Order: sequence, then C-alpha cells, then structure tokens
Amino acid sequence: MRNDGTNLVWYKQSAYNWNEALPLGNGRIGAMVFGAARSERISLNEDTLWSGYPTYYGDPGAAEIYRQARDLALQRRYVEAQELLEQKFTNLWSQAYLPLGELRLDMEHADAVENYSRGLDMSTGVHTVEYDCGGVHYTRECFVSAPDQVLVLRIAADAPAAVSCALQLLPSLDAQVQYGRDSIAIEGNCPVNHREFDSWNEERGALRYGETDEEKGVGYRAGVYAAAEGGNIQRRGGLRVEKADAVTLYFAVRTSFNGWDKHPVLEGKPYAEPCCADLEAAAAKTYGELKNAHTADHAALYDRVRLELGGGAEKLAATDERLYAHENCGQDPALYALYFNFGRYLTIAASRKGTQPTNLQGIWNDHLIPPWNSNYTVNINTEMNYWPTLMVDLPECNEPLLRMIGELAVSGERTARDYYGAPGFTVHHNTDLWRLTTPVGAHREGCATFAFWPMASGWFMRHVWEHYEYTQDTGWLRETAWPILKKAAEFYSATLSEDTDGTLMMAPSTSPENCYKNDEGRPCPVSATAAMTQAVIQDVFGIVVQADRVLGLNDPFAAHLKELLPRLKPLGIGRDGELLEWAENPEEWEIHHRHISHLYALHPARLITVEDTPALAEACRTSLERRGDESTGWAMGWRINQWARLGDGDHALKLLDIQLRTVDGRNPAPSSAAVQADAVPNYTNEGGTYLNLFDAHPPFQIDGNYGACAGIAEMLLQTAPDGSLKILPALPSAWRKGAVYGLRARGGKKLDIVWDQDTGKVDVTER
Ligand code: FUC
Repeated sequence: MRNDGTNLVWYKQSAYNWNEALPLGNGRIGAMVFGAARSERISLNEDTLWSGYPTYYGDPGAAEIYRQARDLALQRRYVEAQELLEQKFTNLWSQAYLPLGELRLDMEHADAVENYSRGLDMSTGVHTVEYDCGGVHYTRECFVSAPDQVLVLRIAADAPAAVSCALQLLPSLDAQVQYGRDSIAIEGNCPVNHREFDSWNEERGALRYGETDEEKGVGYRAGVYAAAEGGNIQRRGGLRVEKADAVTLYFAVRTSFNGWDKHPVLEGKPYAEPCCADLEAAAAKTYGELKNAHTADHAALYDRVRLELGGGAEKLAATDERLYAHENCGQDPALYALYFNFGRYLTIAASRKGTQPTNLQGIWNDHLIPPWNSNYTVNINTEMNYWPTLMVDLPECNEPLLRMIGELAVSGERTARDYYGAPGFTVHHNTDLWRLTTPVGAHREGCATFAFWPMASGWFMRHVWEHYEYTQDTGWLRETAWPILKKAAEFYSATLSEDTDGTLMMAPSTSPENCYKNDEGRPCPVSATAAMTQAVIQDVFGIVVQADRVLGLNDPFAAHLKELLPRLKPLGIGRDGELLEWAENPEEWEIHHRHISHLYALHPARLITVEDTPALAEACRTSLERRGDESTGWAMGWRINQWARLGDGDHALKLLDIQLRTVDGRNPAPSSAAVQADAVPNYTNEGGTYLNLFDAHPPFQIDGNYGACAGIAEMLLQTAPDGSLKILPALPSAWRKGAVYGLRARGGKKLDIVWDQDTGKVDVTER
C-alpha cells in the first residue's frame, strides 16, 4: 500500500462496526470490507435492489385541495392551509433501498496475528489486508471492477499450502441458497414495503414478500465462485478451501430491474444467466488481468485531480489516529486533501454511467429498514451528492443523476397534472427507484414541513444547466436538456399567483423542514411564499432564458419567462439583517435549524454574489451566523459551500474542522461533543465523521462527504455569473502553500493553481 498521506485510508485494526468498514464499488455493486484477519465480513449491495415496483399514489381530488390551500395562503390563513395540505394533499411514502447480503470468510489459522494493517488505496480502488500469522505473511486484496462487473477477492500467503478457509454467502433477504462444488448462489425476489395510511409505522412500512408474480419485487441472483491454486475446495456447510497456495473469489450479482416504469417480474430482465455469465467471464481471466483492468479504469478517473496542502510525518499515521489528533487540535493539512479525495473516490465508486444515482447512503446499506428508507431525499441530499462531480472533472459520473432527472420529468408529469392541475412536471421531496414524485407524509400531523414542497424539479434544473456549463455540449443541451428545462419551467409559470402588491409568487410555500412561530406560538411551516421557492423559480426561468439564447431558438415561451422574471417577488431582508426566509418576518421556530434553504440564491444558485448584490450577500452572512456552525453532517457540508461563496475561507475551514470531528465516542482525549456509534436516527446538531471517513448525520449519510468535497473545490475555484474565473476565492489563511491540479471551471476550463501566501505568488495554468 503506497502511502503519501492523501490517498490511503488505513488502520492498524479491523473494523469494529459497519461505520469503520471501508467502501468499494463500481457504481452498481457496493461492498463494505471489515478486514478482520481471522473472520472477514464483506457487506454487499446492488444499486437496483429496492423494495416495491412501479406504483403511482394518485389522488384525483388533490388539485382542488391545492387551489383551496393556495387561496388560504394568499389570504395569510396559514394554519388552515397547513391542515388542509396535511390531511388531504399528502400521500404514501417511498420504497426503500435494501441490503443484499454478506460474504463471510473464516481463515483457519491462529487467532493471534502480528503486523496487521488494512487499507483502501483510493488511487487504485483496491482494499488490502496484511498480517503475519504462524510465521506466514498473508495478503488479502479486494476490489469491485467496473470493466468486469465483479467483486474480486484474493487471499495469498508467502508459504505454500498456507491458505485454508471457510466461505459463506449469507443473504439479507428471504432467498434460496444453492451450493455447487466451488460456488454458492443466492436467488430471490425483493419484498414490497407495504404502505398504508393510519398505520403506526407508516413511514417505515412493513416488508412483505409477494406470493404471485404481480406481488413480487425485483428478482436477483448473486453468486460467488472460488478458484484455488493448489489444495482443494470442498462443500462443508459453505465452501471450505483446504491447504491452497492462494485462492481467488469472484462475486457477481444481477437483478431483474428493467426500468422505473416496468414491473420487475412481469416485465423484468433476465438475471440468473447474466450473473453466471459475469462469473464465468471473470474466472476465465487471470487475477492480474482483472486487477490491471480495474486499476486502469479507476485511475483514469481518479488521477484527473490532485490537491496538495503540504504536511509532514503526521500524514503517514493511521486514519483514525489522524482524525483524533486533528480533533485534538493537531496540525495535519494533508487530512483535508485525504477527505477531499475520499469524496472524489466515493463518486467514482458509487455513480458510474448506466448505474443508479447515489442515494442517501450512496450504494452502501446493511439495514433492512434503513434510516429514511435510504431513498433519494431531493430537498438537499441527492443534489448535494452531485455538487463535486463536475468540479472534480467526473462528468461521466453525472450521467445517473441526469438520467434520473429525465425519468422524473416523465413520472412527474402526472403529479403536476393531478395535484396542481398544471402542465410540465414536478417532484416533491422524496423519490425512489420507481421515480415517485407525489408528496409523502401520509396525512401525518406536521408533515407539510417536508412533504409540501414541489421544488425538486426546479432544483434539478440547476444540475442540468451546470452539466452544459461545464461540458459545453450544445448538442446535449438542445436534444436532451432543453425539453426538460422547458417542462420544469412550465410547471412553475403555471402555478404563479399574484400577491396583493402585484408581485408573482408560488403560494403556498414551505422552506424545507423549517417552521416559524405563528401568532398562537405554535410551529407553522406554511407561508404565502418562501425565499427558496422564489429563488428556485427565478433560477429556472433564468436558465431557460439563457439556454434559449445559447441555442439561438427564440422560443416564445422563453420570451414569456423573460417577461415574468422582473415580476417575481424579490428576496427580502429581515429585521435582524438576515435574508428573509418566508413571506413575512416571523421568528424562526428553531433558529439553529440545519437547513439553510433560504440561501439557495447564494449557493447552489448564483443569483446572489458578493460583487453584484452585496446587500443580499451580507444578509446571507447574517443568516449563516444566526443559524450557527454546529449542525448535522450534510448541513455543515452545505455551510462550507456557502461560506466559500461569501469568500470567507477561514470560516469555511472552521466548518470543515467541525465536520471532521469523530462521532464514535472513542477519541482517547475527547474535546468534541461525541455521540454514540450506531446512533439511531436523530436530528441533533452533532454531525461529524465516522472512523472510515463516512459522514455522520448521524446516522451515516453520504451527502456530507460530497458536500464537503465540493466545498473544498469552491474554496479554490469559482466562476462568476459573467463567466470570469475566481481563483482561490476563499483560501483559508492556514493553507499557506499548496496546489490543486485539474479542477474544472464553468465554460469547460481545466486549471492548475499553485499558490504561496507568504510570497503572494499564484500561478494559474489553463489546460
Ligand atoms: C432531510 C433532512 C434530514 C435528513 C433526511 C434524510 O429530511 O432534513 O436531516 O437528512 O433528509
């Protein structure tokens, strides 16, 4: 394992729990490697292994309810609007992302081992476990190959006939297990997460395995095949490898998933044969061939960007020791580069062309009933997952998100029509493999806070537009993006209402998950409009106008939006100088709320900038100060980006430092507000980082990893709305000397930046 302090995540002990295991993936197959010398556990996932099948939770009366709620909101009768929306507008919850199973390996050697280490080399995507036992040096390498679509694990020893082990493939779901002479397979169908109103566990649902084909979920087959060099393999419970010189295991999985709108059984894809074919094709190659193909494919993406922040011998220490030392105020600038690289690594491992986009846990989940269903929460989380993608030059990894947006533009058409009587399409705050677009909440009291929010379709247009901005692919903009952009704008232009002052707004609105204190002293999320709603709409209209100009279309609809733009209700400033979050200026119910959605215009959009709208930028700063720094994992990730946009690198770094604090409660000299490992889902403001560098909401949620990675990129390079580059716009004073190679700017530029704050020298090379 090559260790330069920025590419290797490594430890001197095996993982104590799942949040210490290390992630591998090829976008589709996910693996968490625990790495124990004697008893290896590898927890397995496949990105289309979700509960359910295509379902539409329609409600023919919903559009009328929306109109009534709108009229109430326009009259500022918010409590009545909220009750109406919650009781009559919300519907059932999303389906869930499911675990596949576990590969177990028991080595037949003594318990006591020496010189143990395990590590993930992010530059190769290979996980290695090494140790000595009984005078023999053992090496175990594991990777998940994109070119060969298999997980490969090889156990080797420096003495002949030293590898004896037992092997099991354990399903997480109800499945049939089949044993061959040197293989094990599991086959089954996913359950359906049965949803109903008024059930005590309506959000989590009840997993049910279907009896008939109609009732069954995604079919799958996963298999492991073992090839021993020397020795032999026998069937004993699982498989037993005896006295081999080395053994290579191949793992493959395929599912029947055939698209969001196809029943996975009645219209499913074949999967058993393809799974066997993957195994056969891989087993026909040598280990060296598989590993070379994998590392070449991985490095071609990973090597595009490099960040250097200096550092000395401290960077060679084990990752957990570095995290603890950092938290205890040690200096380890290379730790930021390691964490930045981890974000890039996770993009490559979890989002590849043709796969599903990353969900709340990327592609790694071992819970049968995962927190928040491990779904796509699209009022921040999914979007955040894709913030770094284009900046760190991985446009091909953006494809799964763009494809999902295209699919939502189809599934969300019905929701726009049935729930709003509007054209175009809309997406509320949750979606899943089946491209749910209807509001969830299932009539639960208070659910409007998150469920009434038809703005995700608008937010996604920022991702569509940025894909064009970074790639400059006008063909794609014309053929693929333009119809979607237009459709999103159609929905918002049709749902605008005129306020008493003549301005246009979308009523009612909520500001994701936040509430204000109403006149009765109770929390209320509903308002006539919200800063985020207004900013999203302004952004979408502006994007369509710009796209029309780039494509030279002179589309009359774009001209119509151009006329609407100056009539939209402008963003306002509140009594304390903060950016106004709702239509009026009520007191926040939770002043330190994790969401900072009202600052959408500053980031991710670029409607507010320090240069062009200084008063609003100042209001954003005040809002951030009022909200505070301490928050859940992703919420701190977002704050890093916001502070970077404000040009305050020191504050951005402060946030990064808080995000890097450990949450396992085992820091030998804790100076942080530590929370328990395996914490149950909660909304505390005690986010941070697990020892495997995964972001802790807590619980584990991957968005914070991506958010912080993007935040670091934003500290180093931004593009102003007029296209000019901002080099090192938020460089922290502590990063005296450094370099970043290969970051992308809008307009398709690729830059190398080398700086020295002591001499004031900055070299910029455009590639
Ligand atoms: C949103 C956030 C929560 C959590 C959940 C998955 O509801 O407000 O903090 O991240 O998504």
